[in-house]
Amino acid sequence: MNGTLVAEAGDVIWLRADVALAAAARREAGQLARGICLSAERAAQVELCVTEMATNLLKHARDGALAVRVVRSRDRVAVECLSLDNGPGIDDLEGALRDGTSAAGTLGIGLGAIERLADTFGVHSLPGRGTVVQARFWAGDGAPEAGAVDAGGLTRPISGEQVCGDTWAVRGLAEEGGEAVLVMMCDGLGHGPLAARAGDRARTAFRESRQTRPAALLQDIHDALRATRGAAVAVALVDAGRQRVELSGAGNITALVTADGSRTGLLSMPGIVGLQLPRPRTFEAAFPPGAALVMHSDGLSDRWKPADFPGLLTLTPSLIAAQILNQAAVRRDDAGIVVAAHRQP
Ligand SMILES: [Mn+2]
Repeated sequence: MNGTLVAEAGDVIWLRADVALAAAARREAGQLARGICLSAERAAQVELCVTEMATNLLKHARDGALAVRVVRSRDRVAVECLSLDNGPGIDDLEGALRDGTSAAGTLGIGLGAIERLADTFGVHSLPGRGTVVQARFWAGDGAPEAGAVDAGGLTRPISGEQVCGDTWAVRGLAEEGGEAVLVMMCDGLGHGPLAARAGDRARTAFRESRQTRPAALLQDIHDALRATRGAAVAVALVDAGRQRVELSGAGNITALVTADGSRTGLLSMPGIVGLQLPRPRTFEAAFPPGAALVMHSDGLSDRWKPADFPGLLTLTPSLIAAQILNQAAVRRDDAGIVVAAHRQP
């Protein structure tokens, strides 16, 4: 064994903001909570959390949605509830968190209650552009301790499809003392079940490969995708100990490292993994504490800039992924994004 699975894309239940949102969210989130064996009392708190999120979206937000899912991190499991909207933003975030009622009549009502209930809570609001809220409820005792590299991602299928052809996964490298992880972003060609099948195969190959270098791992994924329609795939070795990122990719995956306001793009080669893989090349970037690696499919515009998201990159990878997807997704394709952040201990 030279690696352990840290996290990977699971099924995300997306719920659009309509009159049935609160009831649907309660039902779906409650089922997930019971599915990971949260107590009846804790499951009721998950239901309360999504009810507050739904009420907020329906009353105050433009173009809102909830995403609920089970997330896994090493040996732990949680229900995660994400709220995403495209405005108007929360004017008085501190006030909204201090006292749920002080934000009455504006977006943000109930946020204080959600923060008190959840094990992990985060919010990021861009005035006029949109807000994302994250709440996690862990099975067992509270949130697990994060390692030097914290990672997470989010996918959303093109409208009309139930499954997403974009996927991601994160694997720890045992010999690096938990300070290094491998991160994969995969965009199965097209969309729907056949694209999702390519994604499933890529995740399995990524998980089971004995390779630890991005170029060699990409070759293994290429071999595993030969019987599929193919995919764009990039694999990154994120090493907090050496403070380096190495990336090898083929096809249209955007990857960049942002640190101290600077931004380093990491190139993928032309090609289709599974069909036509050029000789892999590896690109590198510095990865100091505070840095974040962002990788996403072409279901997100690559015109966004870290400077457009003040305060976001210090938050959790799930929240970073959710806000960038919220702002940059193009809506005519599956969207997928994964983030790995270098956290100071
Ligand atoms: Mn795509």
